[in-house]
Amino acid sequence: MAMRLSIVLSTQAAQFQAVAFKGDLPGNLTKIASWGYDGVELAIRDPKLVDSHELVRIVSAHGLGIPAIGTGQAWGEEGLSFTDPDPAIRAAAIERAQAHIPFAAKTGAAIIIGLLRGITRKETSQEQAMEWLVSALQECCAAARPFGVRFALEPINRYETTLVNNAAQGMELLERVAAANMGLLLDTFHMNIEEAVIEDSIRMCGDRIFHFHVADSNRWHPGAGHLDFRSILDALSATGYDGYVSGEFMPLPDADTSAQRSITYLRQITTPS
Ligand code: LER
Ligand code: MN
Repeated sequence: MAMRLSIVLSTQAAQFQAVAFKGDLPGNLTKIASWGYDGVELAIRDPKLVDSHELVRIVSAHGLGIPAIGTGQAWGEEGLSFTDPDPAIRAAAIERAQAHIPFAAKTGAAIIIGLLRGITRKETSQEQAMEWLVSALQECCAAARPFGVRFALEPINRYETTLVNNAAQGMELLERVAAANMGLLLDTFHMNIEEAVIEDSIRMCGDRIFHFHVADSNRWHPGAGHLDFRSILDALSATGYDGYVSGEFMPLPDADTSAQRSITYLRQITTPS
């Protein structure tokens, strides 16, 4: 079961902690490629702030692919969300998600919807928030379809959001959105908190898995906690998944060490002997 491995890289400094690399793009790309990674997942707050032509050029020059674009910084740093009671903020969040489409079309990257979906607010009912979420995703998918671009919604654990915490809720949401270019991003850190049996949930999502995040139970790099990655990645591979397995973990004990330990461990357990 050989797998393509990527790691999350933020194109600018950001507050979200489970990202090993932020800023210094050329230096980080050189290191990541030298450790044997196949790709980088880029966290981009606003496509307006990056020179997409130069970004694609420099990433390709390092022989790396771009499996996905993370959008959560627009929530973390600017408060944009699909489920904010203020219609102007919801519209801005949809516009921001759609602004990633040209870059995604150029690179084949999926656009991730993580915390950009928001958190149900006190003044909003859960059903109202879900309706806003479904219609925002429908708008995004409709805009992306002509370009062959895919969106991936990430179930995120209960301590971070009130909307779509587990794989079953993710699949229900996909049914409501009813778009072929809408799928899921599964993250082993969140799954360890929310799923009864991680492998069963992976099998249930099957070909709707568009992207995959790995961190161990403690959100350190794979190999540093108690998750059974051999079994988890076997289950993923058995679904026919041929995308990247992307490292999103705390830069501990430091960024370089975590990234190197992760790839060493994942290659060791996924390379046929
Ligand atoms: C983002 O991919 C993620 O996993 C979330 O924990 C963001 O808060
Ligand atoms: Mn994640």
